[in-house]
Amino acid sequence: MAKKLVYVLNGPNLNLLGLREPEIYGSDTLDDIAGMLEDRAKALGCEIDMRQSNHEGHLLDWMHEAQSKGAHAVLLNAGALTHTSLALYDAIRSIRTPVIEVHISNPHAREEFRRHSYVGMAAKGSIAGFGAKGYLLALEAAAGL
Ligand code: CA2
Repeated sequence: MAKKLVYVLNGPNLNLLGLREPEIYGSDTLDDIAGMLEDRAKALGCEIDMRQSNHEGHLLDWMHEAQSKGAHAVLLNAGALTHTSLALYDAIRSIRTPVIEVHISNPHAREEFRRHSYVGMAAKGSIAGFGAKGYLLALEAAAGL
């Protein structure tokens, strides 16, 4: 049976994971998370395509690409763009591919400006506050869609 293609898209500054602010974001790097996702993906019959960019336009292009490649789902940690990007809101609304919002920390338990999420307003669902494990929880949710 064909594997379910799942895009895992990461936004600004997430390339610093594991290198700075471990008290907020833990000690796993993005490569560590990719490894965990690859392992879990095998068991779930999924194929992972994981990427990170500090540029909003790349994330938008990749969302469109996910749709055109027939991806089963997108896991999106848009970083701070979560709270500011109307363009991401429009992109999520404009594709049929379901998008699951992921955050390592719990933005609702932090500064006021993190409580609003354009991504969450358009996403199928959200997982936040469980550290790097949130990506695995999101993959399980995606596989079950
Ligand atoms: O908790 C999350 O996953 C966030 O998406 C992380 C974003 C933040 O703006 C969101 O409110 C919640 C920040 C990503 C920056 O990543 C860093 C990683 C290590 C050190 C410094 C920043």
